[in-house]
Amino acid sequence: MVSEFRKKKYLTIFGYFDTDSNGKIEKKDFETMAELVAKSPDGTINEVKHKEYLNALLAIWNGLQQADTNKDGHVSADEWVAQWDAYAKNPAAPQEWQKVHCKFSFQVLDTGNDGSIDSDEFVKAYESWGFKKDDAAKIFGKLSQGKSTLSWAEFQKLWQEYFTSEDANALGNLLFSSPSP
Ligand SMILES: [Ca+2]
Ligand SMILES: [Ca+2]
Ligand SMILES: [Ca+2]
Repeated sequence: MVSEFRKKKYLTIFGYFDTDSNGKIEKKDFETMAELVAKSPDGTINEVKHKEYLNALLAIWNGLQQADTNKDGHVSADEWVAQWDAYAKNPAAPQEWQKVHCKFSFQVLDTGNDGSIDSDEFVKAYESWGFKKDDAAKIFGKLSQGKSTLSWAEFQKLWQEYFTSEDANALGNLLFSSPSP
């Protein structure tokens, strides 16, 4: 049984992917998501990044096909939660699409593409997702434990913590938190 605590975290991510909020994730949600994350604050789409993000997102979508256990062509919240609960039971063996999700989440933040996330990259991205600048900076300070950058190895650990930890104080919980009003 998945705990309410973890379930809530999985549903937060589900909500990000369900771009049209119709309660199911489908291919078109992933296409919309690629545009959203490749869009600059001025509304222009970075074509190189768009292609890179779309590739990653469609790889996630393809991998998710086996999550569609009732074969109705979309992934429901319950089907989604079941996938992550299975991962939490065996974190050493993520599915391929879950690894792509981890890498994609990193790529979206490492906009300068130098292999680590710095405060500036992090804050800009979180601001574009509706976080206040100060809140985003605070979250980065906690996640990086006061360091100026977050490496890929550190990010992977936080990502795993987000999906597996039952500890309300685990740092990884902050990775995909929602903006405070
Ligand atoms: Ca949807
Ligand atoms: Ca389904
Ligand atoms: Ca970087």
